[in-house]
Amino acid sequence: MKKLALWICTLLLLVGCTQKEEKTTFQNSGNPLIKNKFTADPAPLVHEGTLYLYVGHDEYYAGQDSASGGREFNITEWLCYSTKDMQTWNDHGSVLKPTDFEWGIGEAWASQVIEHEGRFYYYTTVQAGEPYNSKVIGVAVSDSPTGPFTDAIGKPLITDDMTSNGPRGWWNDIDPTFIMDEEGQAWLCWGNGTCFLARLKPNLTELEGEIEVVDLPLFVEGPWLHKKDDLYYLTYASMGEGRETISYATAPSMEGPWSPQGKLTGMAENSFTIHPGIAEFNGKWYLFYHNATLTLEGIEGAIGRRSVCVEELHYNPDGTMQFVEQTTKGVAGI
Ligand code: FUB
Repeated sequence: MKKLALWICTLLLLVGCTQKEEKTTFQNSGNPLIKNKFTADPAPLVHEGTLYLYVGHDEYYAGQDSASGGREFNITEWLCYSTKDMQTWNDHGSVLKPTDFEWGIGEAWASQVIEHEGRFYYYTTVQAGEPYNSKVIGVAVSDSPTGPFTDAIGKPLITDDMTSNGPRGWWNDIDPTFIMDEEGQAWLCWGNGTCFLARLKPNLTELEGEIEVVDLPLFVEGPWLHKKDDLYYLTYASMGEGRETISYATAPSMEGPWSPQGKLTGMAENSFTIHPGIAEFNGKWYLFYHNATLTLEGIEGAIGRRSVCVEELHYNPDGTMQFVEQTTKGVAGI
């Protein structure tokens, strides 16, 4: 009998071990933060004392350096990382792929994950196949910040035919960002070439009312919404000297009016794009972005081989954000 009990205990222990989540850990050694993969479009989420960071996985392919028309990018999955102190980071691996959406055919472009009433909503850019044949915005849900995430509505939330095409045609519906305002109204903002803004219904998976256009100087893409004290912030990739910089606007409410506040950063080293992701964590504010300074196995950074970085963000007494210098130290060891 004793022997049998011992066998059962050993078996349970073995099963427990094999079912343990596989997780690797690394230390923050300065920028770029993630040094073993090309990563882009950082989107932080703070939940119960942990900062989760969702990124697109930029992947190299032969011929990438002469590709154009969007084929400079090859991003087939979104990755997740987490930390409790900005120094020790856990790598949770791939948490979602464009092909996890039945209608998705590729291109894990920029996203944001938010938590609401215990559920995690993954708003993200996807290249959709028939009948859409364009960039669209999808939404996936999970009960856990690290997934598994599944398509919330079985179709894209925003499609190309819902917005005016502006200067960027079939790929102007990209880069979603979310905020819940003080009145409990949920908003989604997105766009390339045109900055779109719409209310969401309380289920967070349907638009409510008209899609508005926010007029922002030099707006390119990558909007990010956040709130601090009494101000709402709309931070975005803006056109600099031939490459993107980050600029922002502020407003007293999500209904506006939006006042342009100028540049938050300069251009990112070696990268055409730069993409803001802002969060408050353990009493400090952080700006995540990407440059393209990493070299991996002899393959140098490029437009489609970027690397996520982070800097501390500081505010002036009037609520404006101080210009952020891009450094190699980042927030290592602070
Ligand atoms: O990563 C692909 C695209 O590049 C994103 O959607 C944009 O914000 C830009 O970073």
